[in-house]
Amino acid sequence: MEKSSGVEPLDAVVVGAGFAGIYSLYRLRKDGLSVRVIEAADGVGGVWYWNRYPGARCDVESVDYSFSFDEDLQQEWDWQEKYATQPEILAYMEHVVERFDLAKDITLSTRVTDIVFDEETLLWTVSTDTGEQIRTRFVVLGLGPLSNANLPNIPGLHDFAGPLLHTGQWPHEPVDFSGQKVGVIGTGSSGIQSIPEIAKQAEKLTVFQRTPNFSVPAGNRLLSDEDRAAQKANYAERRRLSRLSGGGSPHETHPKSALEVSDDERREVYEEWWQKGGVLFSKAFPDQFTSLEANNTARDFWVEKVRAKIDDPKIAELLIPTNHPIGTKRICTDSGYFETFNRENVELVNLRESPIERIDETGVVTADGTHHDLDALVLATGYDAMTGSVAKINIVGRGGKTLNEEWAAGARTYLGLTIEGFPNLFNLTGPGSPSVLANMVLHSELHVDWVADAIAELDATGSAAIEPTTEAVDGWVEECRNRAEGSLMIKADSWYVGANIPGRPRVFMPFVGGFGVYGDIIKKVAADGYPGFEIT
Ligand code: N01
Repeated sequence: MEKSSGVEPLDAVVVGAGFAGIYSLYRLRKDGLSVRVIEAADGVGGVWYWNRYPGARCDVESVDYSFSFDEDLQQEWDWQEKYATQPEILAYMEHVVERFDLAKDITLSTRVTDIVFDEETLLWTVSTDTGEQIRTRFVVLGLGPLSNANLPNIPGLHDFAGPLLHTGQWPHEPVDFSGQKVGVIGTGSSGIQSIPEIAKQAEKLTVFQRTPNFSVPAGNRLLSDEDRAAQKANYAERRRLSRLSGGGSPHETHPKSALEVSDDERREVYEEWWQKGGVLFSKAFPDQFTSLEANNTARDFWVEKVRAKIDDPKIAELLIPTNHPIGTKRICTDSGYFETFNRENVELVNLRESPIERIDETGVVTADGTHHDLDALVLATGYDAMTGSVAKINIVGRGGKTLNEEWAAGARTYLGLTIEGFPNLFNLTGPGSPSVLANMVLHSELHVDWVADAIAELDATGSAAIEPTTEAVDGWVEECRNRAEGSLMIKADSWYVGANIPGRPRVFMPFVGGFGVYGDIIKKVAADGYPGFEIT
């Protein structure tokens, strides 16, 4: 029986107002449920609220990285560039919130601290840092897989006297680096996007590189009215192909293995995918992720292209990755990254040769004794990915067990959405789902629709709770592991396996079987009456 507290419990509390949270509110409200979204930031947008660093843009084309749930919305919004900038994506998300009158159910500037299950009432209590306690039947976590900034544990980091800026916690007012000596630590996607922009402004830029990364030019451009008209006319087909695809955008790999085609044909295909731009280069041939030999053909093509951009062969050598197959860390998408190292005002410091020893008030000291004088320091050091933001909330399920205890040896889910011992709690776009390997907007829609359908099914059958069985979770963990082991993806020390966070168990977190395959699996579970779940 429900404990009386005077206030009716909500149907759902959604944590986070990024793409997943915004669509959760839209869809669950449309289904007639009472819903509230709690968001820590002062505005909606999730990563696109926080990531305001120079050069920040998406590496999925704007036409694809947008909601598909409303045809009018699709037709009326005009994307300006092939790859949208952070301000444009944020403006789009704010537009969606306004257009569908969502703001009234979003509480901003409020951080969820605890989410605790009551086995007697089958209700969750969500507590916030403003002292509020909200009881709810369902909890939907839309926390984002890349939202918990990783601050490196470098001695003296906080002694630095100038601005210390993490790319994922960038100030709202533009930062002016003119006339300054700026350091950037980190050469992942965020570093690779911001470095060319900072180099244009700063007097001197010092790039501290521990591991070089594969990056492919975005080939970004302004969209013309004709481009937009053609995209809009073809939206239905584009979305259909995206939903069937490996990564949630409408591109199909070449039908043959990279090793089956002639040298000329292989070059032609790689050139075509190079021109498509960015991360898509890892998808030219179907066996790029399963055969090292095939992967090496892509690598060779990449190396030739990139060497040609860098004037100094010694610098080129430092910028070419050697420790992981191409694509097994997310390929970065750049606009003039490698060319930036031809500039007089840019220095590359190889941390493999001379690691950072400490940071002091005025700069970075490396092991060779060099003091790199800096006025500002940018940390492009990434995220405690996939589980980091979930771990920050005290989530307590059945029997008083916390989610951190449940996931101590690695995240365990059924279908990448549900967790044993945590009934009626759904973790969107997290471990066990394609997550960061797919277009996050369509992925969010897929997950939210599945959750909304499951809730509707419970309500239609007079049921109160849905929870996966031990066998189903074990089976899904095994399925994800087998798929990962069949792929080259596990070979890299990437954030996909938690390698960037000291002490993390090494588990490949995303489902690598492809977005379309994954969508079919979870939809079939729903269509078959939810096998693998206990519904009470
Ligand atoms: O973070 P990262 P990111 N000392 O973890 C280095 C998405 N994203 O924010 O590789 C020195 O990739 C670290 O070095 P190493 C996208 O999915 C998308 O760049 O660990 N260096 C690495 O070079 C992406 O994959 C977009 O040796 C240290 C860097 O910091 C994901 O977010 C844009 C260090 C971190 O790279 C994360 O990207 C931005 C230390 N102590 C982000 N600690 C687009 O859509 C860390 N590093 C284009």
